[in-house]
Amino acid sequence: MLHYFCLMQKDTQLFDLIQKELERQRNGIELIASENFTSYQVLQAMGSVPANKYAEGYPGKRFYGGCEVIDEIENLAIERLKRIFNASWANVQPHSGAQANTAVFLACLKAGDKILGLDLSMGGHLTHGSPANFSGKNYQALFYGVKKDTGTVDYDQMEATAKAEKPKMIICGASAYSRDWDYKRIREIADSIGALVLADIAHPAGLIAKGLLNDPFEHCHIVTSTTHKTLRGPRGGIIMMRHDFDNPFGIKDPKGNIRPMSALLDLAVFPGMQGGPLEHVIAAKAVSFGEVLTNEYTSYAKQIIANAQSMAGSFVKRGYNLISNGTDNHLMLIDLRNKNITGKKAQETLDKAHITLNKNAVPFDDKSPFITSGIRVGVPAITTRGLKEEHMEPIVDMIDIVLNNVDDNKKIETVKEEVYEFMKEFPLYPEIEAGEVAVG
Ligand code: DSN
Repeated sequence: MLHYFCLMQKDTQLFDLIQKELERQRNGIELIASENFTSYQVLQAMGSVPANKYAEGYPGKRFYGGCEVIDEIENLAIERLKRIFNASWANVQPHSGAQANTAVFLACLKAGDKILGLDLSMGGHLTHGSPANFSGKNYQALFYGVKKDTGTVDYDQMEATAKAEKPKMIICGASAYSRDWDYKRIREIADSIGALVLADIAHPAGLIAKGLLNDPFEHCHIVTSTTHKTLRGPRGGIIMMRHDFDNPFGIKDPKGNIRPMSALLDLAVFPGMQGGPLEHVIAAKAVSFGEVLTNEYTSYAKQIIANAQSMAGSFVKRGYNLISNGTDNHLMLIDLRNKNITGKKAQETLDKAHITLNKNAVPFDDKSPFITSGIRVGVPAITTRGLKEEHMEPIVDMIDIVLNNVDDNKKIETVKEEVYEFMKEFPLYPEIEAGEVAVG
């Protein structure tokens, strides 16, 4: 087999480790809902010469010389991203989803303002007000949850809390929620108290891009996302708007001037909380956005949903308890309490069989976030590898065998071998194996 990066390999210690990681990714079944495999082109762009360039500022307004090509790269990324979501404005510079959310908070809120988001323990995200995060330290965080009987977002609770507490911003979006969102209702709640709505679509962005889930852009003032989950790009963040440029809330910039929302958000990213943008990553974002605009990606996004539904059905058939009884998107959250195993033990045991997923708190969990009662299972990565509906049942079978035999290393080893044989049919970066490409 040709060694990854073989043409430029001098630091063998490091590049051997990269090779090892490639083999780990290749040989296993990747079910972490927030992970994916980028195209080789995306990897190439990430390992390319814009990595050498400082470009603080924005296209046409940089603080360094020599940015004319970088401007074209960044403009291409912006233009493609706007086309994907029919957005009128976008910023592609945030280094991550957390940075994108930080910039929105910085632009729109003052320290101590109230925010209302989905509780982390109910599927929400760290940056939506967790006390362990800047969002919970700098702002007064309030939470809504999901309903115990249905596992779906409790909009009545969101409304009651919003009316009683009058937060400045309502945040929707999640890390471990398998159902779609009622953005229209959230906006109505926000309008009734004069609050902004931020939709963090990091997880389902690729499905929203293809109209397979509700469109947040019509109802939410600001939308943030990561680029590396269902969108299948490099690791990074983005901020977008379709409407609402006119700053309906009269928010002021650091000099006290009322400016359009787009200007405030740009200023919050740079110089507000970032310095030089990662232009090689922005180049890779542009590549992946171009891919999202293709028909091939449309088929991919539809296949994600078909695979998730097939997998959910197979779990239910084997007596697994799915929160909300199923999924509308790319993931499912499984409460393992009826299987008498913790999320931690399940994750660690499945790891031994090269089936990778993460332990996850389930709503109303009685265990700590380090142990948890559940696991989160997602299909974007295996769908990229070409797996279809009929491949979901055998995967669930393998998971079931492992979880029913956590102390039987022989059985786990047999599953590991099965996993290896199974995934051989679905090549990962065949360009590298065939020796057709090398980075450099
Ligand atoms: N850590 C990500 C996830 O796994 O969902 C969210 O940022």
